[in-house]
Amino acid sequence: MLTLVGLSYSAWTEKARWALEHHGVRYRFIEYLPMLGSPFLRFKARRFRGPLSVPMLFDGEMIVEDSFSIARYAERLGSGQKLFGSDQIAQIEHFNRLSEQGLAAARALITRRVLRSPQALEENLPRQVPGFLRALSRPVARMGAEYLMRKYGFGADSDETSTLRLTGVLDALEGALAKSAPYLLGRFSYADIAAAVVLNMVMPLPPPHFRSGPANRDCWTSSDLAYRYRTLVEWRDTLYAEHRRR
Ligand SMILES: N[C@@H](CCC(=O)N[C@@H](CS)C(=O)NCC(=O)O)C(=O)O
Repeated sequence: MLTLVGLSYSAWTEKARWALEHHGVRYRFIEYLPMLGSPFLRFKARRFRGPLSVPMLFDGEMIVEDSFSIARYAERLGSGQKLFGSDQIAQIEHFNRLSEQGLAAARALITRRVLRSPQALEENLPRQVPGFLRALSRPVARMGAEYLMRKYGFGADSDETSTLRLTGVLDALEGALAKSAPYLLGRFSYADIAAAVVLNMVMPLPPPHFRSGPANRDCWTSSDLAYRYRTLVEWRDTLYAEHRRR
């Protein structure tokens, strides 16, 4: 059976899982533990140097990296309505680039909020850390968040810069949907998936789509943006209700 290694709260993992599940592809999910899980993943991928990111799909000897490639692979393996119409690839790539820009900006905002919240840091410790050690272990969670900042090079950005980048993407999505709703490209496609997951980093969905402690949920919520882009949030909610089957 296929194995997907990913972070269940991550938008990139969600893009891959949505496509796999849309096409009815069965897979085993392994939760990746940032930093600590990297030796396991390097060993599994036989990759001992260079950057590593999840989601990563293992199909026997075959390794598929990057959510976009995983989604395309799922389409070749699975059944159901196509997410990549052959005449729409360039447009889907365009919306996926927008999605990547929005996700990167939102990740910078959220990581900085987590670093400012002792409760969120504590919630992010592995479940195995016992209660009496959790407050003491916050520096470990802080190291994890700082590691992400270094890895993705957004340490120098300010909240204002990240917010401007994110709103640039949300404006573009809102403009595109105003002309073509309910779907970006006339019918449900990977462009919609790529766009919808950005909204989860503005107004996270309830479980089972997004599970987190209350302090992290606060960090992931930008109430002002959720209000300003409420048509997008409502569009995302409808898309999930109609197309996100688990
Ligand atoms: N372009 C990649 C980006 C994936 C990505 O940024 N993954 C992050 C998830 S937040 C990651 O691997 N984080 C784990 C780490 O940095 O160790 C994709 O679409 O899959």
